[in-house]
Amino acid sequence: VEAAIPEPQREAWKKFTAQEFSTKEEFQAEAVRHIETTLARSLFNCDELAAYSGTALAFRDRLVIEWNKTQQRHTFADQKRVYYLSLEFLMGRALDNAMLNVGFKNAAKDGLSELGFRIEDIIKQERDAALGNGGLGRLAACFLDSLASMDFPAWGYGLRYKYGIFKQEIVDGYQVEVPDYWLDFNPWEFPRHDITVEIQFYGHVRKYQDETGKNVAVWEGGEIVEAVAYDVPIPGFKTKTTNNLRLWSSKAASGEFDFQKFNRGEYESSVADQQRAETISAVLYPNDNLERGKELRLKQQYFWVAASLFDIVRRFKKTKRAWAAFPDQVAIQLNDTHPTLAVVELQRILIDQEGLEWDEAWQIVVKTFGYTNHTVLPEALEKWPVPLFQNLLPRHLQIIYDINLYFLQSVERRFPKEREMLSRVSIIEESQPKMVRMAFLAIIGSHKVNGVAELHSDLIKTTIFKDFVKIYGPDKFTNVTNGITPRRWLHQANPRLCELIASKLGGYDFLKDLTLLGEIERYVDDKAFKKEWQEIKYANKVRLARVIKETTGVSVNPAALFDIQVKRIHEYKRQQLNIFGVIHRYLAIKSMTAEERKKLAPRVSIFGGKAAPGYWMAKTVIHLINNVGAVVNNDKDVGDLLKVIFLEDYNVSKAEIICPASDLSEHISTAGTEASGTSNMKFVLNGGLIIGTCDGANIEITREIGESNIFLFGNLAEDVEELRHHHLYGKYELDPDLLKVFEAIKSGTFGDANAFSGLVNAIVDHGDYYLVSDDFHSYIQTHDLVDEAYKNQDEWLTKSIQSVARMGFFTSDRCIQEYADLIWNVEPVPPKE
Ligand code: GL9
Repeated sequence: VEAAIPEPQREAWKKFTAQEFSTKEEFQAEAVRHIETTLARSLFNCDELAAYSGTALAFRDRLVIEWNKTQQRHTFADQKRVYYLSLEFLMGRALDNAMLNVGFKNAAKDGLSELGFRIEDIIKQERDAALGNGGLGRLAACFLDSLASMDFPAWGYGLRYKYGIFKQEIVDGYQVEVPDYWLDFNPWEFPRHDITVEIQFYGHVRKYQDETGKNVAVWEGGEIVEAVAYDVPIPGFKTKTTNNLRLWSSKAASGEFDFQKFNRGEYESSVADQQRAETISAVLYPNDNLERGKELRLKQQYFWVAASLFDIVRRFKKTKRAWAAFPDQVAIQLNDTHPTLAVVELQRILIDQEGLEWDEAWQIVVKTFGYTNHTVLPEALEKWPVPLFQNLLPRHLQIIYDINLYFLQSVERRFPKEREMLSRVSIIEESQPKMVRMAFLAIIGSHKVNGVAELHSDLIKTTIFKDFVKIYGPDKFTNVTNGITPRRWLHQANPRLCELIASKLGGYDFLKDLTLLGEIERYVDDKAFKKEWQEIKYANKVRLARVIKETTGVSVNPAALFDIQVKRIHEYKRQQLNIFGVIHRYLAIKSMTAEERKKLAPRVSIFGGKAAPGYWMAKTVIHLINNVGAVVNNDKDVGDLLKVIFLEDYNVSKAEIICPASDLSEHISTAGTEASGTSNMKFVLNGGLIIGTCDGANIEITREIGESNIFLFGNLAEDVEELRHHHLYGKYELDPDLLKVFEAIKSGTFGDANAFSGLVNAIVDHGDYYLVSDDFHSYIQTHDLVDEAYKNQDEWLTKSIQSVARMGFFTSDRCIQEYADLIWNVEPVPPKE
């Protein structure tokens, strides 16, 4: 590494090279220096925000020193790298994570305390980096943590949105969206104004034969936008490896801000051009499991993919290898179909710019890419209108047509008798207008396709991608069950539980090998251990109760059973089932005798989650939850027996408080619709039990922790199709208890009944697509079992401890190891020492 610096200057560089703080005093000196100089604040008016900023900058320096070393190490190791392409990285806060991963939190705590600050208050100053919608984006963030912690040479590539997911406010029971301008002060990013890529849009393609008779295609005209790199260091846990997340920001190409125009006095229009370019990376689309073919979204996708591939190819070219070696140096993972244009872009670079033959190029492309599918919901599968493609990316459309032609020819040769299959598997849907099916393109352009939990991976093989299994054989399709990083979701979110476990296991090694958790099962009968376990849960509930009081004004009893459902609001996730169940409980309590009431365990039903701004049904669910809360929480007759809370603006930092505080959490999707779910793992890892359907990762969680430790209910995925058919064409009756709930709603018990008629009618009149009525009885009964079980606190604690002990499988480290072995074929590059 040193050899890169010329001999005469080497000594000077070595002498002045940046040093990391290694003591509490050195940390304090750095923090104070940053506050006084970088931030130009006097120490006399240093508030908590300034103290946060100084602390963050001190830690940032540390990360960047290790980041530089890591990048050099990876360059010299010259091994295969992984590139994780994701439109979403839901990172949350960075400071606490950095302090814990670097292993310096305790010293920082003391250092800050001496300067007059409590570390918890300082951590809270940071805004969440909320560049994602939900599970898919948070998964990408967990993966980055695991990749760095396991020393893999890996990069994340994404977009630097100016506005992340909106902030949710609840006004009179309704969701109101407020823009989240989070970049005000972001010490965790490094603008790289020297790393820019020019990205072309629109224009036309000119084809001709060159002197040698070769066909050449040139993409000409159109407009150019510039991509600027912003780098975010990703520290590994207990390793010096610090990887890079590169986010692209759009701006008018330097030549493009039209000074000619400007000088001609057309100031406004030249500024407008500039703003139009910046619009590309301005805002995250706030949909979860839904795609709407907006041109700007396709522009975002190409902008990000083209910039990332340019960067990846540039890095490969520096190694001076032959193109055939590209897949030995580069693995690119497509996080859903959003980056699928990368397949086409790499093919374009290889044939149009590097002069490779089609077949040679295509082999390289397919070996390079892997595609992860995250949903089977038809409304979430991306399709782009051909005319839109034609206009925005004319050369890419031609290449897609060629990919499709060669693919269909090979299918026809192999299955000459199955002509109908051709239209079914074609990348182009013959609709009006024609559509480009991105998932099919992703499958054809990748060597492996994976689902995110066993059931989901089976389902994609037997439903949406069935024909492709026939064409390619089953080996192209595989499963990698999702995981979560125990660093954020245990170490950071639940320090006391973590400490208790560490005290029994003799240290924190389990955070790097989560299967070690198994050893705590030896303590299920240890009274003192159990008591402490219980106390920690209670303290976490007190912490959440405080947040509930601060944000909603409602007091909840921490001794009550905390029943939590937090996730994006979506009909398939069935928050409506939950709130109907809550209404059922309320009606039941109202009709109970005093004696019966005494036997009932008090409950707090807690909801949280954002609805996509255009998703009327989801917004109605939020409205109903709030209206039910307004009635129930003020009903003196009910008191502590039932409280209904909607926590506004659910995000990563709130999840860190919520997950450790559940007794029970709800994962109750219509069977077959939730690809995996990941919050189910977070809650169980923190000692909460689950009520859930046989869906997604719930099934594997059950297998690991044991059937007696989970409350499963409802119809199975294999029966859903028939039930739906029956709703529409058979004679069937709605659940009588559910009808009583509807009566209460219709009679105006929870405010204007008209507001909720759509929600009720979806079940009564429109076929109950999500099987709410079919599962209602089983759901209510299972909640009764929960009530019974909760009464025996000792048994409940046993279940809690056993479950945590058996959660080792669900670390994202296991997940990343599987990707590395099955799909990427990459090895770690551990730091020396
Ligand atoms: C999702 C699935 O719905 C989840 O079940 C799954 O756990 C995650 C991660 O694999 O992916 N697919 C999907 O589109 N979203 C998911 O959460 N939604 C978004 O976050 C956009």
